[in-house]
Amino acid sequence: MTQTTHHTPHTARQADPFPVKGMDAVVFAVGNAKQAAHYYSTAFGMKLVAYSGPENGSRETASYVLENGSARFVFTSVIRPATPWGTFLAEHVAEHGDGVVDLAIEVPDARAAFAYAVEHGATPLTEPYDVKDEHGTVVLAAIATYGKTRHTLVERTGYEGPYLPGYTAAAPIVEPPAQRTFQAIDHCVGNVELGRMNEWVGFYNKVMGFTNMKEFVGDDIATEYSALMSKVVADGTLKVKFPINEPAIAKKKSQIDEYLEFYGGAGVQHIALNTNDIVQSVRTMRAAGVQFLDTPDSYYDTLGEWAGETRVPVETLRELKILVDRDEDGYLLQIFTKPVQDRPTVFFEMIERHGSMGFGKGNFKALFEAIEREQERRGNL
Ligand code: TYF
Ligand code: FE
Repeated sequence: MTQTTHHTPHTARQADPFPVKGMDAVVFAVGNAKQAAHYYSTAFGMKLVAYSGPENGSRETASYVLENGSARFVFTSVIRPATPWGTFLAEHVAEHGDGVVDLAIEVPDARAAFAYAVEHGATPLTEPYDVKDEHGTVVLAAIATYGKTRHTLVERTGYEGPYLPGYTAAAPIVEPPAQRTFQAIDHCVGNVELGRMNEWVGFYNKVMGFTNMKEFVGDDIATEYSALMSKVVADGTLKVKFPINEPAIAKKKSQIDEYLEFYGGAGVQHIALNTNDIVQSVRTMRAAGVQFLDTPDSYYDTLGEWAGETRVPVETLRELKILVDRDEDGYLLQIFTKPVQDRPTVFFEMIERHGSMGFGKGNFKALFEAIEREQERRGNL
């Protein structure tokens, strides 16, 4: 059922062809960045740190930079389109609704990274260029990925400003929660069209030298439980992990098809966020109005049989609807938010890892069976 291909980290023998430092930022194009910044502050517990807009010389767009530990989100709205970038953002929001335009990756050398990527088949979007201010210099370049999404390659070695030149430091909108809700980006997931998953996996293999992680969702799980196929690519240090999903024909309508229909094509499906205390994070976020997916009560009745003990008592997991998955390396606790805009498109995942480097595959089966038990109880199966 589970085929295993071992993930081979780059060794000293073989220099990493595309070294990365981690995710630099997830950039969202939204209809109202001022209100998005408020939501991610009050509901997600993030902290506004930088701003760019008419008050500091950007007449075309307003951008709010929010952080939580090493996780950085940027929310951009168009005020009045004046350049191709402003027009692109305005059209992106009109066509796709609020969504992710850029999974920016921090690299030690943006020129080298861009050259390697383009040499290996990436579509160049922005040739490398320097941006400077009194805090230093940043080198930026960009390549295309699935849909209208891009990867900006960010070289910020030594840069000491709050984000990028053009941004000024900003005070928090509200005081962040006493305990951090999350501290890093764990993975960023793309939904691509039916039959194109392998093509995009190959893209990351070639263009960034990323390798496939061992856990993946294949035909068997897809048709029986999940209605999606998925493979995960990652850099050699596992700091940047990109699962790629495609829809599958299954017993029920694929959630990936629903996304593709409402988003209007391929794009970022969810961003997973690392927390060290998922119980506290979910309590804080629920209290602030974040809506999470429901899990049938019966999921917890059989949980112990296959997932064993975790640091959190089953009764607490049941109360908060937190999911568990376990593999040979350890376990993980996870929960998914509902979509965070009116379209059934982008959502988030909170994840607390204890050894496992998986993505929650065990839950497809367990959740499906729990739903069937509920159906049975209602006399509908
Ligand atoms: O990251 C995710 O949750 C999705 C789906 O082994 C997924 O990409 C779930 C389990 C898995 C691979 C992908
Ligand atoms: Fe995930």
